[in-house]
Amino acid sequence: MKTQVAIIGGGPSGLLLSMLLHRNGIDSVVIERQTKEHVLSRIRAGLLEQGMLQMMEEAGVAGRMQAEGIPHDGVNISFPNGMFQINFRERTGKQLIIYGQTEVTKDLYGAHGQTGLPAIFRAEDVKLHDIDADTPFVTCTSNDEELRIDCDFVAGCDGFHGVSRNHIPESVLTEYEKIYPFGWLGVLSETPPVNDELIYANSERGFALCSMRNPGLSRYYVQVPLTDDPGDWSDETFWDELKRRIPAESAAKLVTGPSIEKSIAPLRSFVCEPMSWKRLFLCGDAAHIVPPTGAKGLNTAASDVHYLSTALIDHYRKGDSSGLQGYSDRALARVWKAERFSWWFSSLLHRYPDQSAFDSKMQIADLEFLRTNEAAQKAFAENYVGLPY
Ligand code: RFL
Ligand code: PHB
Repeated sequence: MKTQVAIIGGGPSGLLLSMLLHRNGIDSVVIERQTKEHVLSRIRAGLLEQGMLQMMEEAGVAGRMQAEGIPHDGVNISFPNGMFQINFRERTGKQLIIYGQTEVTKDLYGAHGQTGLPAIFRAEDVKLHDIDADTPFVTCTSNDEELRIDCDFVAGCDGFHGVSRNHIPESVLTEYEKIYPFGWLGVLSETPPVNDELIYANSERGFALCSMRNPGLSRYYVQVPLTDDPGDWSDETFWDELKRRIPAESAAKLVTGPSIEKSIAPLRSFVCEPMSWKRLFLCGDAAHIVPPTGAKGLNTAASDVHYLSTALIDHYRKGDSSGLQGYSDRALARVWKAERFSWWFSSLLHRYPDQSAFDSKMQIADLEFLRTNEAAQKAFAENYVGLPY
């Protein structure tokens, strides 16, 4: 098989990249480890920046997102002194939309299926070869068949546990990592959301988040120790704990019901530098991870895809490879800012196992400042809606 760009990973980064390249006359092959059904069943991100919406438009797949996505103008932060709203529309003129990653992936696969572009599923033993030469290729097996994909470039869109990153030589690669001493227990339930807007809660019992997918589907999270197992949490225990962490008026309104999904995600900050080597370019979770507190993971993956797709288009259309050469520096400049915001917002809202009374006072002082200071709210809002590409 021969193509222009071999894309490792058929998550949102890989599919979006493939669609954007296709719209600009560039061929790609998507190579995915799982089945399509598995990829489509994953429940992850919910809050998307306008930049992501714009990219879905450019990829020709934004119709359902525009029709069904729920625009949000602000976000609420609850802490022991009360709850306040940051209106990011007022502060920045921008909105965010609630539209699940599951739906994004569904839309992308629907459109990708129409293009006739090849996609390989259940790819095992994926290996990248000769990425430091002019003629790289990828090998894998799928359904017991050995495959070889010759290409001009390889895009590593295979998430944090993928193989692409490992093909950057150790002598070149630096990894920066912070592991947080807790995780998020997430519950999806077919109940009306407790509030029109998201509520992020710093409580003495730990962090909680009230989010949603649509008017009949809620998504809630509570901070839990990493040693917990979702099976340790009955629905009843979950709802009781959530109620104790959110404002009393919200707890009184909370409609509970059976969970239709329950899982624990660990929290991590991670960046690898550089994000490209020779003919390999990493995008999304393959190169960086943020704790989900600022909803920046998929949105940052989207900005990588923007930089890489425009660089590849310039290369093929204009013979201009400067975008490819500058890709890593350009992407990393935005990545580090999203890392900082997600780390800071996580530090502000979670209860750390070794947290002292002084540390708690610092959180409260920081939150009080945010509640009362316009400049602080503007800075928060600019980061939360997403920094410019
Ligand atoms: P993905 O989605 O992990 O996709 C990578 C794909 O690569 C495949 N793969 C391989 N394929 C071939 N060969 C191999 N060797 C392979 N190894 C892996 C995998 O099967 C998979 O299909 O990475 P991608 O595309 O970069 O997308 C990143 C996003 O998924 C991620 O950043 C977000 O989900 C993070 N995130 C959020 N981001 C937001 O922007 N807004 C949010 O509101 C938000 N909420 C969240 C989140 C992540 C969460 N969890 C579970 C960590 C909430 C949670 C709870
Ligand atoms: C979600 O709806 O899943 C969600 C929203 C905001 C976050 C993280 C996750 O910060």
